[in-house]
Amino acid sequence: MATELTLAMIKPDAVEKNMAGAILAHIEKAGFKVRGVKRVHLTKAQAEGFYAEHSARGFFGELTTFMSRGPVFILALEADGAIAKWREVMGATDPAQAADGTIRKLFGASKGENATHGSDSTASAAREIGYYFAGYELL
Ligand code: 3AN
Repeated sequence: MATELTLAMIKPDAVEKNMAGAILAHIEKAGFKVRGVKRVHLTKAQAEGFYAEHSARGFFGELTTFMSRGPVFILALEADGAIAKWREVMGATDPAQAADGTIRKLFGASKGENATHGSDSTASAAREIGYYFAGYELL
């Protein structure tokens, strides 16, 4: 499998609960290399830009208000097959449906407040990494 990068976020709910360190430990234990990392408090407009593909969905306002509620950690993660692997490590969108041992099962509260984000395709990983990181920040 090819080495690739994916974009991960530790969402405001997990940062508020002081779970960012535990999630980072989980990420490293799962075998990802952190190639880029930043902690930022997104504006509502930045969250809307990031989630633009969901703008027609009923939960868009709720999602972007939540994502701009407090600081997030943004990570560029490297691994063989990183995009699919990170989605597997995160678990299903709804923590209630997520498999045991996954991050969303362990740390998520609801479909909206589900602790982490992950890119869902090669195209979205490229767009999402470019949204937050300049090339020189990916070490
Ligand atoms: P995933 O993040 O697993 O790819 P998507 O693409 O279905 O999930 O959803 C995009 C984002 O919208 C996720 N971060 C998720 O937390 C949020 N979301 C999905 N469904 C709901 C919902 N019913 N209410 C609030 N937020 C939601």
